[in-house]
Amino acid sequence: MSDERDSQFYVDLEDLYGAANYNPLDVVLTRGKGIWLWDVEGNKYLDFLSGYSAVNQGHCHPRIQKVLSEQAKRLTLTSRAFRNDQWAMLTKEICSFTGYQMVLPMNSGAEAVETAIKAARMWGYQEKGIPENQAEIIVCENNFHGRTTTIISFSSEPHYRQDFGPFTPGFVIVPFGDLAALEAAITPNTTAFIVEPIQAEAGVLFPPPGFLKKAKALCEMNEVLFIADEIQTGLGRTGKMFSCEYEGLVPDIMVIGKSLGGGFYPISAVLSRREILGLFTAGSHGSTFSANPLGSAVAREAIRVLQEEGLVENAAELGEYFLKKLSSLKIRNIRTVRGRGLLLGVELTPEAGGARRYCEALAQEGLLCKETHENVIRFVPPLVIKKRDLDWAFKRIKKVFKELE
Ligand code: IF1
Repeated sequence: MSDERDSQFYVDLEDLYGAANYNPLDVVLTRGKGIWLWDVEGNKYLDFLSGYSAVNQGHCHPRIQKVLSEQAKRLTLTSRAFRNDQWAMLTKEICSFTGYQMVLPMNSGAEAVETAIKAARMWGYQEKGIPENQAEIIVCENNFHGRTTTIISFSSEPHYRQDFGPFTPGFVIVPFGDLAALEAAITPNTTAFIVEPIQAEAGVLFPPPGFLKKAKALCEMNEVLFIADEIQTGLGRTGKMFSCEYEGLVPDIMVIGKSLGGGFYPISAVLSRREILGLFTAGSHGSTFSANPLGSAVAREAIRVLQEEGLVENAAELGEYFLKKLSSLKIRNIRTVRGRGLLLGVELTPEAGGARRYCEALAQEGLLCKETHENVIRFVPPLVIKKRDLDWAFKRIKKVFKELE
């Protein structure tokens, strides 16, 4: 009979009472600090997933934890029926940090993407003059923007759509990175194009160099809003504060989330210019928890930590270092290695037997990572990682990949 000291005790509870909408590794975590995690049996792991890039600042960052604790004693939630000091300060700080004129706060990434969709449609009707309910938004094949029914309406992944219909109309799918297809898909009713600068969930896929910049120019010529979903790629992950910076691109609308909450609190945000976000009128959109003082205080400190601890520069430098090391591996089962900053993916050959077994073997070696789709292992460590930790990880990756050859 297992008890609270055994992982199996918790696995059994979750499997009995929890919906099985994930297939997690049977690692039961109970403590985290920086890049390290510990399970209930005291085993130590290096986190190579970072909560899907929501823990860029590292687990339980002391500065953010201190702000959370202090704010939690002051004021946590008021609804937006009233104003609060933390949100007011964050509006100014997040706009100067991103260079945008206006911000609309939400909680999850999907809610922020939904908000961006509503903003683009509203702008399409009120400013572009698209006939009511005719607005079209272009999306990319293999996109991942969240799990709501409208967002999965434009997913190309059957597993995300199966049995969740009927779907929201008004979306057109084009191949990722295909400028000609994008141009051909634009109609007078197109109000926006939404894209992830790098498709992480699809397997850390990059568009052709210059695609984003050319797509933005095409959108400008056709009065189409360019929306960048930087929920995964933003906040330092790819070695720039925002991945669009690699192409000198300023999206009309930018969506951020995940590490905006510093690994402590769900907070997301839609950023744009006054001409677009200024169209929202009182009561036209909202959310119970949006702009709450606790999440706002945490986000203010999460942004400061990113800026003051050089995490973006660290991601750029160590990402390049780690990509070179991974690319030097002479392993038959590796088809290719891709990455930018500390968002990396190793694509295995179909003969390798699937990425899951690699993740399970790496967990045995103390490295926690996650497969995406069948054959890609994502390596996404917190941005606070040091070179010696990457070397520690590399040693184990090399060992496991050789053993599973
Ligand atoms: C899951 C990964 C998936 C995102 C982008 C919006 C959202 C996400 C670019 C929605 C969320 C999470 C969701 C999580 C797995 C993870 C993920 F890429 F990060 F690994 F699925 F693709 N835009 N990504 O990546 O944000 O509502 O979750 O806050 O749903 O399994 P959310």
